[in-house]
Amino acid sequence: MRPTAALRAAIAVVLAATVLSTAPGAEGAPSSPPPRPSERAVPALKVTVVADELDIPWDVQAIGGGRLLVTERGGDLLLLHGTTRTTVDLVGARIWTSGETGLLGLAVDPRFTKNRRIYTCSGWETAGGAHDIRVIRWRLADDHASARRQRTLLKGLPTTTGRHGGCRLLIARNGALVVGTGDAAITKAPQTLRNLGGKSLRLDRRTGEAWPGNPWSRASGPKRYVFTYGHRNVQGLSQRADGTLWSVEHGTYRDDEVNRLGPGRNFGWQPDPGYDESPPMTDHSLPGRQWNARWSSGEPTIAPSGGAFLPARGWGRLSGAMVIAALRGEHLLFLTFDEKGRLVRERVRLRGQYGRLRAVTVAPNGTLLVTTSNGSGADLLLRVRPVR
Ligand SMILES: [Ca+2]
Ligand SMILES: [Ca+2]
Repeated sequence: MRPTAALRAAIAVVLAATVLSTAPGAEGAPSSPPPRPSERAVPALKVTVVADELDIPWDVQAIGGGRLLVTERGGDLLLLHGTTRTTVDLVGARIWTSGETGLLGLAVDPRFTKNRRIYTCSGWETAGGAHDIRVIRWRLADDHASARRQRTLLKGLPTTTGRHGGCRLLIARNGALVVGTGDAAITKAPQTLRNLGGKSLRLDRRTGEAWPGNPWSRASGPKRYVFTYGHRNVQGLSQRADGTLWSVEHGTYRDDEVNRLGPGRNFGWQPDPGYDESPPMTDHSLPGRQWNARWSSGEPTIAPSGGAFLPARGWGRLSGAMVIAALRGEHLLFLTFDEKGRLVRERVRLRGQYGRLRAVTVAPNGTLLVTTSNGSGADLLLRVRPVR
């Protein structure tokens, strides 16, 4: 879906305003930050354009010093710094792009300033002309011009046509690298622990070994990486202040889901037989226990993508809420959960203003970085902040 002419005109105005207000020597620059809302108010949102002319930006992460890294699904890793933009040379990369799969999730090591480590999840062309999805650790050069592959942490995540490729990365506060995967439209993948598709996985970001706290960490084969299973296509991962891990995933024609993850939990997706998508997103007729979603879209779906928990302060009544970027829904969805993880309130913002929205990341200053996903090289990186 393309932005309308009116939308593009509005974007141009915003861009012009942004350029004017940040031009070197502009009177009064740098502008003072907007007033923060009181903790009892539901804030309005102020949106500014950080970058334009992007092409399906899939993930965005800050690396400090005002620099941002952006993955584009087509295979480029971009470095944004002020108004400058460069493409980071991923040395020796064989990114496989097809449909929903390409250069996807991005994570930055908590000790990046010392070790320069970043992590990607992407389609990969294997030596024999086949392909899979891989989690790779890179070292970003000091001049930011290139990144050298240090280690393939995990390979063999399934692919077929590129459909349902996942793949979101998150470094949890315990240090585990969490990987949210898609089922690759493979019937058996979500319910078998012998396949890495349709899972959340946890691994050691240094060695690529299974995380010691995983429910089957001593098993052989793919099972040792599995944290949760029975997912369709995990597109978002976030950790709440209480330490719990949450996923965001696409439903079929109904029931997108937000799930609170826990060791060994089955979230109930089994498209059987022949990738029949008529079963419910959480099929309780499967053996054993299936865990219900904490939020579900019902019908129709909104095609949620990235999700992030907002900081505990600074966002008024939205503080601590989960924010989700919706592709099909073309909005931000703020979900407030109580301390037990029960849904209390949902609020929709920015509906239809920027087209499809994909990534949502909390920046170090507590604002949100949001990417659009309209294609044709016309995508935006937005900064969203709360105002009174
Ligand atoms: Ca489910
Ligand atoms: Ca059951």
